[in-house]
Amino acid sequence: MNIKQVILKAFHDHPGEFISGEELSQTCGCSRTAVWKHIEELRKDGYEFEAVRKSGYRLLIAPDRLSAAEITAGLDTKRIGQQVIAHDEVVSTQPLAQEAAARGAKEGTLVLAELQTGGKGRLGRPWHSPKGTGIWMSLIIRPAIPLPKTPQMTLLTAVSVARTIREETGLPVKIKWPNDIFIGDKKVCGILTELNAESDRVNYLVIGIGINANSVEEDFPQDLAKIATSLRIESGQSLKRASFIQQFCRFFEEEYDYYLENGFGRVKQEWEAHSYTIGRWVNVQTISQRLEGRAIALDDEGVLMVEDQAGVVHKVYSADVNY
Ligand code: BT5
Repeated sequence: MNIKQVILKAFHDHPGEFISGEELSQTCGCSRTAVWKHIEELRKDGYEFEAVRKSGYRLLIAPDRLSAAEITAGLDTKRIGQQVIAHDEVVSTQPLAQEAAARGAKEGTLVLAELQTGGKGRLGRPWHSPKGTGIWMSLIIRPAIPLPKTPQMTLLTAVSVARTIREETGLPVKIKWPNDIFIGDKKVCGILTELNAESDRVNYLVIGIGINANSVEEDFPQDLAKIATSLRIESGQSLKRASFIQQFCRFFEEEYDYYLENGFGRVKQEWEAHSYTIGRWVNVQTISQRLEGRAIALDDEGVLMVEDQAGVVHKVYSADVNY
């Protein structure tokens, strides 16, 4: 942690309390003048402090900015979210996370940005990522699992995002196979999983997560406004994005550790319980095939099973599913 992060953690651990310059300088291992300089820098970043002689500093307002310090302060996970690379503007967080992973970034590293100018979805589709309103982030993980199981990571991520949304906002979210999170009939989050592997070994996965957090209707272009929504539009309240990300990191780590020890069963159960897909009549478009039928379940590997009119059950590994 750098000094700014240590200072923010101290205020995070003592909400609403004054902390003296002396105490901060001891915690940070630097002079009181250095503490003052860092507090001034934090002020430039949008933090507001009350400073009272003899009592010290008290944090009044933390901005809704996705800085590394804001996300790591007080985050009690072992690895997920413990390293954060935060940018103001990027083309897409995905290639940056891939480069970081290739250079050896630790498992759990998050790469995020306030604005993506070329955010991407699956199959080269665009992901609209306007400034400051969303959570546009890529998570690096290095699971020791065989290649065919990697799609399960998308489902595990969807379950973790859905749980975070439910607990942070109370909104009733549903998961559409394989990678969309919906509120009502509108998409609030998309997930894009990219893989780096050698014949039978996963080097790393980069899981891109896009969540419309504080967007208002005018933030969406016309074509998207019909199919997309945000947590703020649905709940009527703006969301503290950094705390949301912290909660996501906790849930993801819990789910991921359980998965690595015990396998896919719990994710499958949670996914099915919150699914928007199971039980529905669906149109499935894979690269090579078009299929209609009822989505009946996930199999034990996370593959979608669709029963057609003739009663034949098809396994769908990768596709777009429409209703
Ligand atoms: C996805 O693709 O849903 C995956 C989206 C992943 C985005 C994250 S953000 C962080 C990381 N960095 C990136 O560059 N990407 C990842 P797909 O299932 O192909 O859905 C794409 C479709 O969703 C588009 O064709 C639009 O119809 C729609 N869409 C685009 N932007 C949207 C938005 N902000 N909200 C809801 N729907 C959107």
